[in-house]
Amino acid sequence: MTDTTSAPSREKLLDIYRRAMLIHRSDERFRALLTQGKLAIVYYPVRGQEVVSAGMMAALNQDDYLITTYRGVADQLSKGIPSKLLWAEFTGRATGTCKGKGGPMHITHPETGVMVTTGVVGSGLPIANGLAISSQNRGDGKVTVVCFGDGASNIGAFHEAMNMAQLYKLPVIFLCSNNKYGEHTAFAAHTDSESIVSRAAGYGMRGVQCDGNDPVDMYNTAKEAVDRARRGEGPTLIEAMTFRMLGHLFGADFSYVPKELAEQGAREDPIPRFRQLLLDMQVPESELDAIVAAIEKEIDEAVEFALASPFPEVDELRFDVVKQEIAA
Ligand SMILES: Cc1ncc(C[n+]2csc(CCOP(=O)(O)OP(=O)(O)O)c2C)c(N)n1
Ligand SMILES: [Mg+2]
Repeated sequence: MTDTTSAPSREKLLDIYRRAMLIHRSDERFRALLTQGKLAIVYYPVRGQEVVSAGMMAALNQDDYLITTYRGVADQLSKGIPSKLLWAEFTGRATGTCKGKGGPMHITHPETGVMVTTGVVGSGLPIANGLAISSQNRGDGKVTVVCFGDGASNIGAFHEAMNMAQLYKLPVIFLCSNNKYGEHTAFAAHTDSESIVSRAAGYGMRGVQCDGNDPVDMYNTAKEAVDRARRGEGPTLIEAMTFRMLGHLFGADFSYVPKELAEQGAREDPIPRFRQLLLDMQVPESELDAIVAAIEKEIDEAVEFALASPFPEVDELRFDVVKQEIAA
């Protein structure tokens, strides 16, 4: 059971719960619509990893910067992209965050600090350093978070970015979700070190491993890293331990995951665990149900808005590509 002695306030925990349930119910809805044939997009499920994003984003300000990956829907929603705009972009509509020209793999929404979503594994880390350098130079007090996976930590760009961030004491947080798989390859088959976090020491960087399925541990770890970065005390590598409960992408095989590991993942499912934590704190069940009901309504409206929105006009291809042709 979670140690709540150093727990965030009730209000903050409910904020994290709302974010986690928004991720969870949106993820379920994406998969339901794909199953029903109402959507035809590439989709990377976040089932099992909801609390990592919810805890991290609850520790940030709206104007802090975020860089994420193809498995980024959890980060994007919990950072605050309005559901309607997110669904519209995922479904390629002109009303989306990138006018339907980015799609699920390239969600960008500077208004909520979501600066880059990339499918190139590991490529977000040096870009995060660039954003953090801009904040350091401007003195704007912003913190940059870059989300990536265990597999990405074996890409050269990870190591270059870690070294540079520590050298310049950049206000950046490297958030590695260790979900035990990189595509179809188990952690032990791609990495021989015991952990990712142990690598921080090699760069003189602060590194913290936490239980990414525990909202208290996840939030406290995230908050401390954010506070330090904002105070100018430099970067942190966070390794959030979690589990990808479904295949690499929607519809993908899962049979290579050992049964015992899948069962352990189900036992450690962060969603029922979070609800139980709140019930143990005497939060009324009706309050939790009301949060979920409001989320369902938000998603209903977002899906309706997205599917009723037009696709971009062909002429739109000319805009937002070269500087001279930025659309009005
Ligand atoms: C540079 C690069 N190499 C390979 C790939 C193919 N690829 C896509 S996802 C993925 C696995 C990444 O695993 P991890 O970083 O653990 O993230 P997860 O999918 O588990 O969230 C790979 C190898 C890619 N997209 N980019
Ligand atoms: Mg992984």
